[in-house]
Amino acid sequence: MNPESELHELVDGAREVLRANDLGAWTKPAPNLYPHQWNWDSGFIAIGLSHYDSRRAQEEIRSLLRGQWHNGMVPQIVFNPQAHGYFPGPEVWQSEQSPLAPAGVTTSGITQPPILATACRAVWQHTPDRAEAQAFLREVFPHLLAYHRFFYELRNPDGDGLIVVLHPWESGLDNSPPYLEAGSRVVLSYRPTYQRLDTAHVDVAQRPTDRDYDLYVYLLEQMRADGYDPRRYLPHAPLQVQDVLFNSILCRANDDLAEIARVLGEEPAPIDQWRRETGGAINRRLWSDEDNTYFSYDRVAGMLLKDDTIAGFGPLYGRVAPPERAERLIEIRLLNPRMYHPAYPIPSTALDSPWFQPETYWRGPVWMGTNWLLIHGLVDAGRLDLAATLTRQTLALVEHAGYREYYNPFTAAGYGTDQFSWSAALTIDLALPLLSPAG
Ligand code: 2M8
Repeated sequence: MNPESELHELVDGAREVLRANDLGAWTKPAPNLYPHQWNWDSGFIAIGLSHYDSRRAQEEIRSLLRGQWHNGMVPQIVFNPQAHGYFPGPEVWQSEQSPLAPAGVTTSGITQPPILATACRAVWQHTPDRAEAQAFLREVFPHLLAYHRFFYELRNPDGDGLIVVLHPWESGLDNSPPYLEAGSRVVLSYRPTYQRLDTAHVDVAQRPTDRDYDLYVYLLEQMRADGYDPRRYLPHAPLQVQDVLFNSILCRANDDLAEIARVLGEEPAPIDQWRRETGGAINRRLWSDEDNTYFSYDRVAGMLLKDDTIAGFGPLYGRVAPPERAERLIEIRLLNPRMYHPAYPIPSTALDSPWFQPETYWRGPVWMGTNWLLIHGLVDAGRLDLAATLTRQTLALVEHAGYREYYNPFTAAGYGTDQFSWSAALTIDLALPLLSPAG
């Protein structure tokens, strides 16, 4: 599998996808389905770009930061005024009505998994001109600090560092089973009126259901009524999930942000403290000893969301799982062929979950983004053998079906949109270290 010439082809093809989706200063996640700039997509994209065009990678980050809110939030979407055909667009979000929103740009009113500081550190590492790399860090550091502070000041309702997600779209794993469960307890006081556009591009069986969308739009409208201000909205928010993957991503991003602070001669201690708090709370509040895994917590219902998904491995990536827990996660669950180890791992939902569907979005298919997170988690857990195997298996998905949005865990059939930017960007990041410098 993946001999050197094929890896070269994969990297070349990936660069071509990123080129085709490049809109000058930022990259859309996909040609038609996603025509705007997304937060964590751009983080992954910048990591891929940084290997061969660090200036353009820096630009990707700058473009996203144009959308940063006055309270520090970096939004899920920065809208492209030229693009149409995505629902919900700027006319639905109406960010310009909120006094917290930035001027001169329209965005959504929620955030996404905070991979941004991690991406900035990678861009810095890969920038050949060291003075330029340093200047980039100097420029982005205050923005990253404000973004993380937003979480600890405004999304930290229990004061223990366990950050709360208020909309399934913030999780990045929109229709993942914990959100289906927590969402099923939200009482919609009316049924929102809207027209979806995603199913014009992708087979309906591969996307969230209409019922899922009712919840997405209803929550959007609730938040919009409060100007997307967590101070006003959070106290009565009907969906509040302390998401294990989101918090793990934040832990690692805190490590990267603290490192950036050190490089710049800034004070890393408060960032290290955030990291300790969130890591401690994950281990105290989200671990289930009887299930050998971590789960997200439904803060409205006051209970763990015991739906078995890839998010449970998040603490490996976040470097917060103690060795004994890491071992149990890996041996009992990750390598179990009935749970997370089909022919093409890692399914986004456990194979034996009642929610599992191999072709439906975050309910079972394999995604490059989550595999990439887990590969890093395995490296940090000292499982270099498994990380190397998973890297090959992940690249095999692209070899088999191209740069698709997600893949069938049994057959590697590709689903969702084609020409998906983060699949391309992470192909570059995973494949390049396998190529010999002369090759
Ligand atoms: C998907 O989510 C968007 C909403 O954010 C959608 O379905 O319209 C998710 O996979 C999300 O994680 C991703 O960032 C986004 C763009 O690729 O698409």
